[in-house]
Amino acid sequence: MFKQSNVKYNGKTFNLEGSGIQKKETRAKDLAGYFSDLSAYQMLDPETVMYQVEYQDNGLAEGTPGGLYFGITHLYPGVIGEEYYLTKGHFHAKRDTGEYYFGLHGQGLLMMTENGETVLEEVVPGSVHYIPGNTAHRLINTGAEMLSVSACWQTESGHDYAPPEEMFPQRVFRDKAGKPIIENNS
Ligand code: M6P
Ligand code: ZN
Repeated sequence: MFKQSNVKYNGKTFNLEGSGIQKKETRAKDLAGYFSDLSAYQMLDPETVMYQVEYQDNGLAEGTPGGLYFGITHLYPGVIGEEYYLTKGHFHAKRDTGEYYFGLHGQGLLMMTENGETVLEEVVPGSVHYIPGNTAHRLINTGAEMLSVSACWQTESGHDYAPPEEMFPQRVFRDKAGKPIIENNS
């Protein structure tokens, strides 16, 4: 039997289309405690959408062993103070499960921290990133456009949003030349 998939990736808009697409928005008010410049953070409208995640609802409940989810994160460009917009980031509740990210549009960094050691991988269209288990991971938009990155993770993984300073000992700022620089959390 020939059958068409009910979900498609649109390579022009970088979005998912079709049936059962779920969308989740993360707004400025959801990111309290995530940015180092508190007064710059408080100047933002709390309703500002910082990123959107769309994913296919494949009917599997989180926690189901053996399955996978597929989604796309769209992270807006910008800085708070001089710190680039970022996603919350998380560990997996089931710690020893990995994930793939795949760059679709824009320019950014994938921050991965395990046992206090941070690796920053450059995310560009076409870049493939393996995130090992036991590793906190987040996206940072260092470009001028939307950063769109697809992800594939296990239904079993779950999300553990540990306090950001516990997950990530470093931050990425825009320097005077407009380039990303890494600084340790003070
Ligand atoms: C990717 C995946 C999702 C995650 C999303 C947003 O699409 O890793 O599991 O939820 O990014 O990241 P966060 O949950 O850290 O806000
Ligand atoms: Zn993850």
